[in-house]
Amino acid sequence: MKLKPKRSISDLAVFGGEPAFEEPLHVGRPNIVDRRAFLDRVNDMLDRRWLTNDGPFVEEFERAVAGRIGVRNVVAVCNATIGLEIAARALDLRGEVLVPGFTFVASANALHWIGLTPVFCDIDASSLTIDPADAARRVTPLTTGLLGVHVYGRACDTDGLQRVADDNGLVVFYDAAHALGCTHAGRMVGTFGALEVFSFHATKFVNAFEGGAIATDDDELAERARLMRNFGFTGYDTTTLFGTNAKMTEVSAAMGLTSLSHIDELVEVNRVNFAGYRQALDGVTGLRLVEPAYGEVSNYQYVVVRIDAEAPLSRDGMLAVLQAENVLARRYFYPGVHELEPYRTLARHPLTLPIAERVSREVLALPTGTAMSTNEVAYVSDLIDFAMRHGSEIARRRGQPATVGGAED
Ligand code: T4K
Repeated sequence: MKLKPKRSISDLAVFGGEPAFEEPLHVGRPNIVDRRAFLDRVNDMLDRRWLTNDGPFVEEFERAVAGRIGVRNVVAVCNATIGLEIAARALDLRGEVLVPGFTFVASANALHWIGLTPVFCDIDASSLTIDPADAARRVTPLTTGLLGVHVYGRACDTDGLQRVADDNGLVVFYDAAHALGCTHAGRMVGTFGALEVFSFHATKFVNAFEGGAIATDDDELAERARLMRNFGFTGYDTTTLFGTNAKMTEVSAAMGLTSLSHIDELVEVNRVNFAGYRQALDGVTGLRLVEPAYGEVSNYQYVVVRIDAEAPLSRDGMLAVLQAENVLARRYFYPGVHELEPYRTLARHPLTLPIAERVSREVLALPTGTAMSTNEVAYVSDLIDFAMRHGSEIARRRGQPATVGGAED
């Protein structure tokens, strides 16, 4: 595809120019790998007439994920949100659970949905993960757990959080929805805390249409989660605990297995895209790329830029420019979950988390994955560079002051 460069700001689609892309470029476009292998598995599944309830593909998927992470137990579930609910129940958490304000709403919803109170904490400005010191300040006699989120695959300060937990008798567990294949302190994510929960949603770089997995070295905990996943059944007619239906289907496991068997290539595609953006965006005023932790393995599945409040074009100004060009960048995560309803109204006192709020007004996730070509990465980067260089002019023409901070609404 020949992509037309923008020569003046009147060429921008936001001002009536022709959009750069005919088809939208999405953040989270699913990676579809090896259709043949997937369809063969689907045929096997149909021949077997075993569609769900702990089928052979689910078992194989669990073994494959466990092998990849190097953890004793993996319990596959229908999605990570329900996986987090089961996790918190299997851990027998009560009362309040500490959680970062800067995350996807699912992290908090999973807690609230089962009657726990998420207590929102601020984040560390560089790792963008929950700040152990802030978490420690929010512990009350009702606190029983701490849910860290490895945002964009960058791991939490696991030692710092464990210290807070040890000092206060809490259980630490992790939302690892973004972090499949990532390491922390040279160790695979999936092996930290009491357990970790991964997502295999369609938008994740390894996907099972919908899916999740609970990873833990604790056999008893895994057994409880396994029973909870299937109504609590221990036999045909016996139950021992309250359970739900959180089973992964065979067709999802077939997709998950197919996707997982290409994980190294998928990481490489993400890495190359990331490197392309990094090189092209280096030196663009007011903008920086969120980098993986130094020396760690990353899956590079999120390409996120931070546009600071002094940048010539605000984060939301940039979003408007990109969207008009059919580059559907996303504000992952804006606003902070504590600012979202119904959490905002539920809070007894207005809650301000300065770093989470600042970061949520700066971030913009860009399209990556197998749906993006190298050319497209280069073009999107050029577009961002162009828009930033003409930021003040664009802001003026859009009727916005040039520097209004990141978010317009
Ligand atoms: N914890 C964290 C930290 C998470 O980020 C998430 C999920 C969870 C927990 C919960 O995991 P799951 O329960 O989902 O397993 C998307 C995903 O739905 C969600 O899984 C993900 N995080 C979140 C960051 O992003 P939305 O509501 O923004 O998705 P949506 O529907 O706008 O899709 C994103 C883009 O992807 C769209 O622009 C279109 C494209 N797309 C999407 C799908 C589903 C496609 O091209 N094809 C598709 O099939 O949440």
